[in-house]
Amino acid sequence: MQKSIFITGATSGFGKACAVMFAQLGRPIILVGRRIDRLKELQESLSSKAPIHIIGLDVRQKKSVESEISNLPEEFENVDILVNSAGLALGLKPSHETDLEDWETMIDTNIKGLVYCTRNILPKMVKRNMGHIINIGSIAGDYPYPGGNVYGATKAFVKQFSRNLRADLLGANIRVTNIEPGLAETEFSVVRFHGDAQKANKVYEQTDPLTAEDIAEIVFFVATLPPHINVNRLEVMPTCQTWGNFAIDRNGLSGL
Ligand code: NDP
Ligand code: 8X3
Repeated sequence: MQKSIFITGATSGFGKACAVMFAQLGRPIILVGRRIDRLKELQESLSSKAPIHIIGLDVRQKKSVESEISNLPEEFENVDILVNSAGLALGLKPSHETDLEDWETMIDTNIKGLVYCTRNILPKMVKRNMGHIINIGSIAGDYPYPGGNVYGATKAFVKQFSRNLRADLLGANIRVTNIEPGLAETEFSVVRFHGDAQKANKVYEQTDPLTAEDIAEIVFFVATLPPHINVNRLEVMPTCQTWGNFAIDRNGLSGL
């Protein structure tokens, strides 16, 4: 049976670009996201290249994740690569002003959703003694910034979870990689600003950001390296982005 590829967040951005990229292998691909119309469109456009199975699924729904993964059609059940791309940031307000529900949504999606998908796919990988879990973390999981509060913390979780998976999986022949992108133009900022496209566009104004296709190329690269090579973490920024100075409050003038 052919080895399949399971991609979450396939309706947009990195996940969608990964679907297009991996379709060139001709292997069965499972595409996951909530917006089923987009999944259908993608299935139609890729089905001449690879068998595509779509699942309209909210990764926060533990029972549904479990049931969809345990009931994959035979052609797709041999999952060899899991790309955990479903995720989001909500808001950029400081911690004392932020919406607690936004925090919960990020925790439920970026942490719990990713964990549900991984936990349900992993046992069969272990049984088959092969597999590759590719998580989409973020530079926000490495470096703090104002307004990054819970979003960055969820990505720090993803980073450490990825490393701990590696520790658990010693001898199981399963690779785990955390990709940590910086500024990339996708629907990410529109989602972060709750649909305010003008505010989202400003984030990328006069920059040359990473694209979804750039990240898909990197995901594809780590996945197609010889099997004895495990890229643990890969941090990537656009050339136009670096770090800032440390912030220092002088005589209480910073404004809080
Ligand atoms: P997009 O908003 O373009 O894509 C996000 C994807 O996640 C969509 O397909 C969306 O599908 C899916 N998703 C969100 N919530 C859920 C859910 N509850 N259940 C299932 N699917 C869900 O953003 P990106 O492609 O940029 O983001 C992908 C990942 O990359 C995220 O984890 C993000 O944190 C991370 N990242 C993004 C960066 C950037 O600057 N763009 C930089 C670093 C990391 P749908 O809404 O249809 O369910
Ligand atoms: C997305 C990158 O810098 O907006 O994870 O947090 S950033």
